[in-house]
Amino acid sequence: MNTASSISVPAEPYEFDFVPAETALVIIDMQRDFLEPGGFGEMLGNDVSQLRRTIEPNKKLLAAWRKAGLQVIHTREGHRPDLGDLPPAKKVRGRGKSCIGDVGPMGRILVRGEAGHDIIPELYPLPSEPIIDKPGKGAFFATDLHAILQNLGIKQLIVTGVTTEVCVNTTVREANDRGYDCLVPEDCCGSYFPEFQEMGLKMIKAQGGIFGWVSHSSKVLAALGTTLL
Ligand code: TIU
Repeated sequence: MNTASSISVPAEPYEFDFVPAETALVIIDMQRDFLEPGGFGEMLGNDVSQLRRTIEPNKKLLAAWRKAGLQVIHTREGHRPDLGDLPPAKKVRGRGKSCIGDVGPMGRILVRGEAGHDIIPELYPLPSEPIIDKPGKGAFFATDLHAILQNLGIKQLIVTGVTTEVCVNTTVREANDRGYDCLVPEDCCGSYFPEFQEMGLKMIKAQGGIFGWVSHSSKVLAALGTTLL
């Protein structure tokens, strides 16, 4: 369905029609802790350089979204400095030498207010863009994201960020159950594992788009370009 106020992006399993004024760009956890050495991602044993290819396409999409005057939301995974919102199960998971709350090269790992917890400079939020601080993998769990989206009249989401199979997938599933349509541009999300990148995206778009749509940022940019920019 393509109405006068909606624009259409080629996507899988079929085109994603969205109303720009009712659609938010939600950038998940593009934090130094996941994308730079010495943070939470590396603590878990990952090669954080795997995720850095997502920075440039996110930068371009964010710039276009802002230029079109559309809603942007950023999220950060992390915990209170007193760790009161850190489930003991999450703290000890992995049996690593260090854990969430310990001091690393970018400050205390995955703790709010620390350098590593903040969003990478390339995608730094504007003061007008809400930042959702989330203690879990999904952006809706224990946050005010749903209320903020409802108050803004947002019905559809473009979800980007890291990692594809963890926080992006969890957020898309949570959003889907709350009635939002989600489009994931594949080049704007990343995984430490190539096989999870592929399967994480397949899981979203399979079965007629069971959780949402998958496309590429170039197609979103082209659709915006012909209408709004
Ligand atoms: N470990 C991993 O792949 N991801 C996370 O722990 N959090 C997010 O995805 N943000």
